[in-house]
Amino acid sequence: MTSTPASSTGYHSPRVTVVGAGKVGSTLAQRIAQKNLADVVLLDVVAGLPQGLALDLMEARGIESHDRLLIGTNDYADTANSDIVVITAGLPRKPGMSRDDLIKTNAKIVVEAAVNAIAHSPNTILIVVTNPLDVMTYLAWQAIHSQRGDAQQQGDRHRIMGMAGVLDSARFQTFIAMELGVFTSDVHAMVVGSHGDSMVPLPRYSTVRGIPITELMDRLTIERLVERTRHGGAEIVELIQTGGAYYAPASSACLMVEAMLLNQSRLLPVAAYLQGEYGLEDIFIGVPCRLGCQGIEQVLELKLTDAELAALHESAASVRKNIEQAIEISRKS
Ligand code: TXD
Repeated sequence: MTSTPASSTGYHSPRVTVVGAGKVGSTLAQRIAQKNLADVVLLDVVAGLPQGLALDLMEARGIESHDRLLIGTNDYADTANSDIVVITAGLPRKPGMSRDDLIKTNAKIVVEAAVNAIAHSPNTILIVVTNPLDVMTYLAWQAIHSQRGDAQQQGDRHRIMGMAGVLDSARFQTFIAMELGVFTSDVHAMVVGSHGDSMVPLPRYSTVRGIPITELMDRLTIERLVERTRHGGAEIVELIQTGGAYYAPASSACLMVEAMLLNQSRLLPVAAYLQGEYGLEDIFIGVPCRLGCQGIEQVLELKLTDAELAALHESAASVRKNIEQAIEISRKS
């Protein structure tokens, strides 16, 4: 029996590149393939690492009953014609390293990854995952925008985004469900703002089957869950000690990949480039967006209260401070 290769049938198998074959990247590659969403190219600077992981994942295909290709590489040429590129490459903070060092190192890695990825897949959708998330997404966008010029700006605006709000909302959702003892999927939670201590969980927009949690819990309980959400990443780092969270982050990035590959038109909080929405301009920050095959198809403007809007602006101010710091550091080096 002969089989017909997909390429000769004219069928385009979707392709997702994951840059960075670390904890988040390799788990994401596994989820994308096992959900049968796309072929996956896993790229890393470390020779052999992505190749080994891709082969390991290929050997699980029969057991997991899917036929997606997994390709490990150190060469961006192998990422050509990707529909989506997810950047998870970056260093975690090591003893003796300052925050400046981390911004500087990760900025260099993310900018290089974004520019290389776009060079081989000019129409790709780009999702940045590397921390500090909102700053890294801005720097990736800026590097691509300065290469392609203003004519591409509107297109790039829809195609470049950061992943954080889906994860932060999933954490808030989990803590609400645990507190109330209800089925997690019945809870819908919304967190906007930056991926940091100043993130803005929105209890008014968080519900259990449509019932706002403000009707189900007292103020102090909600405040406790909001605080736990704000420090959700740190709580896991403190427990693991040698690294951070990666299962829920990979699931969150996979949800965004799925929404766009399958053109699901899902409303998800995403770090998007704002041009006046919420009174904010020239910044990437988490806001609810409609995600479909074109990328960010709409930025939704919620009717926030004065206090909620003030919290979002405060969060944006901290992102802007870090962007300026990152630009200053790269200017000096
Ligand atoms: O919500 C979110 N956005 C996040 C972000 C949630 C969880 C993790 N978050 C951040 O993702 C985290 O703070 C890191 O900045 C990234 C990746 O986290 P991960 O836990 O996967 O880090 P690892 O395991 O250290 O993996 C990083 C990989 C590693 O294999 C390096 O060799 C590779 O990145 N790396 C590179 N790949 C390609 N190109 C370059 N230049 C490069 N440099 C390092």
